[in-house]
Amino acid sequence: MPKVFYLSVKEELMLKKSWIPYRGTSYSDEEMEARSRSFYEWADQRRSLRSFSDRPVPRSVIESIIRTASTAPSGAHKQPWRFCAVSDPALKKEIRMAAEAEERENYSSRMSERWKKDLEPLGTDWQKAFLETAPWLIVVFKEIYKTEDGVKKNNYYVNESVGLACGFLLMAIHHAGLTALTHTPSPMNFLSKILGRPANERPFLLIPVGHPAPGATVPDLQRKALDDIACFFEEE
Ligand code: IYR
Repeated sequence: MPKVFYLSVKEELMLKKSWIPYRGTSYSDEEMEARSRSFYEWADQRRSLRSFSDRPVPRSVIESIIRTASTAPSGAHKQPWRFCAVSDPALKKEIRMAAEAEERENYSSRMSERWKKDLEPLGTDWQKAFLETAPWLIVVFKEIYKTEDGVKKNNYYVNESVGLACGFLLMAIHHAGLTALTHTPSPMNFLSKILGRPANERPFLLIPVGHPAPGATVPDLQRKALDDIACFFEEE
């Protein structure tokens, strides 16, 4: 049976009045094993996709996905992110044109031969049709500082925080039965201009979201084995 944890009275007294009981759920070892295994197997089905269907996705779904992203932890709880959700075809076209202009340069001269070789298995090129086909583009901005009462205040661990929020966003997209791509046109400042974002926000990731195109395929990639990604340090 799931258990709900409450802080002890002593702990509560030690804390500020505004603190509230932590409500987490704990499980038996067997339940944890089953839950963590099945969550992993479900997460392992997530794939980046470059071919989307134009089937619309309700705005309410995108709103919940963004709310989930914003449950991520952040430095000093500053929540230094802004998610711009774009479904307007004219804006998507403008974004596609600007992204392709940069990518054309990248693929023809800015990227090294080795980089292009590394990308070959992914089948990428400068053309980004998905930026128009996908029903939504979520453009994630990081908030590098905030101005309060005319005073510039720093945020903390901004890249870590926004990276975490994007991870949560991708899992929420997967959970809704949708698919996404983490697209990083470079440089990305055209996104600030097109979307009219203020100077304290910098583009972080461009994430097309939608249903997969009928018959969509993905490269047959292998994920690293546990031994290649983890080290355990346990008492003998
Ligand atoms: N931004 C380019 C190139 C690109 C780079 C990496 I690293 C990728 O994993 C995929 C693509 C593009 O989007 O095509």
